[in-house]
Amino acid sequence: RPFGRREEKALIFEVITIFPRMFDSPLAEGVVRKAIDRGLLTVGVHDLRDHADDPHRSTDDYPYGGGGGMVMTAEPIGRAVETLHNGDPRAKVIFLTPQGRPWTQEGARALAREDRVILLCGRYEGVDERVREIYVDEEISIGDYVLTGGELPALVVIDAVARMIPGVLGCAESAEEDSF
Ligand code: 4G3
Repeated sequence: RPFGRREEKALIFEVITIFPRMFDSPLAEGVVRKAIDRGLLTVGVHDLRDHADDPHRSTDDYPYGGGGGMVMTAEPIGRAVETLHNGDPRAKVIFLTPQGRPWTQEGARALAREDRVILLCGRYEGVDERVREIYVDEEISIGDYVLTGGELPALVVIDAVARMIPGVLGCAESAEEDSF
């Protein structure tokens, strides 16, 4: 296989979220849909609540070690990430957060070269610090503002990367020629 995954394998995103339905229509339209239909892109959307361990399927709690407000707990996120890592322990885990590294066209180009990327969507007032320490490889921010969750940033990342995958855009709309 001299040319890596290019000929036969899609770039795979695995998304962890408590709002999986937010991904339904954005992935079902336009260029992103075409990339998925043509087997160049795969997006798995995983409900974090499936990894909760109580009857209420809780994913938030008071912060470990004290502090105000509620944060997403480490345990369900840890189980979700470990379940997804079982296929490929080296898959990069990206956490969408306002404190992350600014998202750029160059970042999209780099991510399009990965085989498998796990996108972690946070909610509430943040995430248990242990999640960052243990599971997160990289933090990305789509801009200098706060949203109610990481779902829209994850969709921005998927969209920007999808159009950089070789074969997704036609020659007329070549990704390399774009100026912005
Ligand atoms: C983690 C990303 C997640 C911590 C996420 C808030 C904006 C962006 C969240 C936190 C987000 C961004 C969820 N808002 N600019 N909200 O990419 O404080």
